[in-house]
Amino acid sequence: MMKKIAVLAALVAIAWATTALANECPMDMKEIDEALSKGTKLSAADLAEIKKWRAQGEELHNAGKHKESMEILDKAKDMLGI
Ligand SMILES: [Cu+2]
Repeated sequence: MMKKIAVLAALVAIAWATTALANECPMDMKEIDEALSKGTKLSAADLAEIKKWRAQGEELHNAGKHKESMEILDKAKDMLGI
């Protein structure tokens, strides 16, 4: 009985974490897009890098790899200073 509850609790925790992460990436992407559309003082090379990460982040997110996606989107956000 206890074992079943533990398994259930673990499943709920995983589902919750997955949902939380799944929502996080689009939010990060939105923030990056907003920062880019506002314009930045970054060099063209830096902007190209940020756009590359932004695209990779979206691909990873769509592939369900939210952790990897957020890591790469965080790099883009760091560079943008957001
Ligand atoms: Cu995601």
